Amino acid sequence: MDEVTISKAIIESYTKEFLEFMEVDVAIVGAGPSGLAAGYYLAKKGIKTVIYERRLSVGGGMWGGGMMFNKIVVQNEAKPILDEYRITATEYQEGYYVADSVEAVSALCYRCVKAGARIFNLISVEDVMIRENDRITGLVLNWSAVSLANLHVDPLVIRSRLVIDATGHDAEVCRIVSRKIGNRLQTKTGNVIGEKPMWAEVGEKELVAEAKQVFPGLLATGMAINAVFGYPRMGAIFGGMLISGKQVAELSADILKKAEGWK
Ligand code: 48F
Repeated sequence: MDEVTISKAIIESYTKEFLEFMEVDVAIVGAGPSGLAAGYYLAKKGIKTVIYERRLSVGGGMWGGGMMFNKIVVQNEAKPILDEYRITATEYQEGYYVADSVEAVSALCYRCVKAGARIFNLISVEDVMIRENDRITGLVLNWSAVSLANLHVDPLVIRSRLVIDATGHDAEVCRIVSRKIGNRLQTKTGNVIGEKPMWAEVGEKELVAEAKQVFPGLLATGMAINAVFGYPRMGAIFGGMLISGKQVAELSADILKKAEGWK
């Protein structure tokens, strides 16, 4: 085995795929449970999908279950999604299913990649690209290591017909858009309202009731929705994250079907 051949294999194949995914139908920011579910359902429909994840590992806040007890709870409505992924879940009491968070993240990631979505980890989204008619048309990327080291290095850009903010509690992409374009998000105030205190029942319900474009070309999923629209947080129940990922994939597919001349 030649070390230089190994190195060339890595660099060439990575670069080829990175180039291939620089113009996509959907770019998802964040590979937590909602982003991974969205990626899976989009790719399954044959929609060209890329996911950028800031951290080394995908899975976001799912690995740690609740307070590092690595179990997650899922309600009745999301049980069919667990079944689709073949994630083992046991009924704790009526309407409460418990699953292993490590198994759940592994399944979400594996099925997402196998369906055809490409995940690039260690990359942070630091801005969006915008075009005439104030439509989001892509993402501005940099290595996470660049921002961690506070290096002054210019980013690179990819083009996408739609962007999904799956960045969790911070709703980072929506905040960037609101800050840079003015308070014109599709919320009551026009900006990111901010997540409310814990109320699992309401948080889960509102999350899945709010599937719409936040701004032309921009959608949100998972906890980012609760942050954007001002709904409660819900802790270690994860059904809403999965349902929301599936829902945003369906909505994106509808928007893409209706859209024309996006470039
Ligand atoms: O936080 P996260 O798991 O979001 P989610 O999919 O799920 C929320 C639950 O984990 C939990 C909960 C359940 O009730 O409340 O918190 O909504 O995953 C978000 C991912 O986005 C990445 C971040 O590292 C994490 O893995 N991320 C955040 N900002 C960026 C980013 C960014 N600017 N660029 C790339 N990745």
